[in-house]
This record gives sequence, C-alpha cells and structure tokens, in this order.
Amino acid sequence: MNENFQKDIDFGLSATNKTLPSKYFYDKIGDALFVEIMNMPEYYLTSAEFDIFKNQHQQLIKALKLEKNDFFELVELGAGDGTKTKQLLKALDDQGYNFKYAPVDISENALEQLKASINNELPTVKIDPKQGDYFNVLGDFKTSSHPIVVLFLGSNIGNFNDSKAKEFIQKLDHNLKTGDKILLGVDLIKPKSIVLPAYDDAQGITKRFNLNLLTRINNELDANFDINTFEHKPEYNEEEGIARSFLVSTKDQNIAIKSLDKTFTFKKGEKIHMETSRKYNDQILNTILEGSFLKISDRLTDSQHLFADYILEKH
Ligand code: AVJ
Repeated sequence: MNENFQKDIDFGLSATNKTLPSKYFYDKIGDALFVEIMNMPEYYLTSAEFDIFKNQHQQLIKALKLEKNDFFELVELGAGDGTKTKQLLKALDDQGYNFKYAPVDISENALEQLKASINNELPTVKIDPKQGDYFNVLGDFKTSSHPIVVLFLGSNIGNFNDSKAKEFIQKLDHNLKTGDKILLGVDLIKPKSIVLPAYDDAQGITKRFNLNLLTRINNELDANFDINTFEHKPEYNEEEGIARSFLVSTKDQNIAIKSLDKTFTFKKGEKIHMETSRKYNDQILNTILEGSFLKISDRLTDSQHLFADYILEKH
C-alpha cells in the first residue's frame, strides 16, 4: 500500500497539471470527515439515495426480479456502514427471500462493524464479508452457480473518469452471468446551484476533507505542505455534468517530500486536481455500458429526482 501510495503521489505531482488520487482521502480522519459530509445539509446525495431505499424497497425488489425460492447473493462493493442497504435487507428478510449478503470493503474495521450491526439488527440475515479490493473479489463470483446482484451505491462510480468507469463496467460484465444484476447508485445531472454547494459547504468540512490528503502526505511521506497556503476550489460544469475539486496554492512555493527525495514547485494560483465527481443521465450511462452485455432494465429516483438507482441486467 505505502509503495503504491508513494508512487501515485509522485506521479500526480510530477504531471504538468498536478493531480492527486481521491481514493487516498479515506484514512481514519478522512473516513470520519466523509461521515460528516454525508450529514451536511448541502450534501443531498446520501439522503436522496436513502429515500429510495426507505420508501421504494418494494419497487427495488420487483425491479431486481428476484425469486423467493432461488438462493441469490447480494454483493456490495464498498459497503461502508450499510445504512441504505439494511433497508433492503430487512424487507427481503421479512418477506422470506433466500439470500446471503456479501459486503466487500478495503477496510477490515468497517467490515467488522458492519457484521456486528447486521448480526444485532437483522440476526436472521446471512452475512459473508470479504475484505479486499473490488476487482480481486470479482473473480470469486464468476464461478458461482446462483444469481448475483451487485450493489454499487452512493455515486461511488462518480469518482471514475468516463474511460475508467467503462473499464470498471467491462470487468464487472466479464465476471457476471446472464441474468445477474447490478444496482448502480448515481447522482443525476442538475443545476450548479444545487451541485456546487454539496462540494463547497458553509462549514468547510469538504475543504478539510481535501486538505487532509496533504496532511496524510506530510505524515506518511515526510513532506512539508503548509495546508494554510492552499485554498479549496470546487467547480461544476453543468453541460458535461462533472464536478471537480481543486486545491490552489496561494503563493509561489517549493514542497519537499523527503521519502521521495524530491522537491515540487508550485506557482501562485497553481491547482492540484483532487477529485472528479461525475453526474449521470440515461445517455451518459448508456455510453459507459456500450460494448458490454449490460443493459439498463429499470431506474428508481428519489422524490426530488436528485439521485437514481439504476438496475442493469446482463444479457
Ligand atoms: C463518495 C465519491 C460519492 O464524489 O460525492 C463527497 C465523495 N467528495 N464530498 C462524491 C465526496 C467530496 C463522494 N463519493
């Protein structure tokens, strides 16, 4: 991990347009800040998707075309705390569906906590957590004889640029059988007046979330970023439907990263691209699905039409 981290940071800061991978936001402090983000009034994504799971779980079950007597597996990629998923698990369990829940997460700690809370709140639900990178576990369910439903919620796919998203979908496609489904949660393209505040909150939590990666580089790679000399600047382009977050250097400066034995030069006003948060509609999702055997079979949205959970079926 540390070797990849070091390599990725070096690569990103050496580029003409400096960039850092947002997947490294999530250390212990980053995880806690993301929980704060999900609870901010401006961050509509989490509550909108929760609204779908709470109020439309029956429609979800119907759209997934599940059979009560056929055992199936619900695999959740990047499960987190499972708040939304528990709504669906409870409904399936109450109605006597025959299934097991297999949450996949990088964090052993997150999985332990999720397992404990499921055992406590939904003691009759079978849970089989898998620790690891999404892609490493995908191969495991290729050989399964029972139907698979993959949950990839929370607009997590939004952090991929379109070519990475395509790559991800192709890999999923290759590992699924005909009839398997994906429940894909995405944020919908909408006006800037709604999207931008979600990434530029009044309390400055998202700013701390971004700056935390610089602190992480300071701590883990022995660097000397002064986080007071970087400003948080999110942008949103409504035509393309992409939000991007940047940190902007407020002065000319050199940053030394000792473990790399390198110095990086920043001009006043120079930006580091920190995160991409892509928003979707049917047309964009269809271009991502092109060339795969996955097709949109259904789509549920929250009452305010902010967020969508798509059901994709492998043909
Ligand atoms: C977890 C990728 C869905 O892009 O909206 C929240 C992460 N970044 N605020 C997003 C995030 C800043 C989030 N995702």
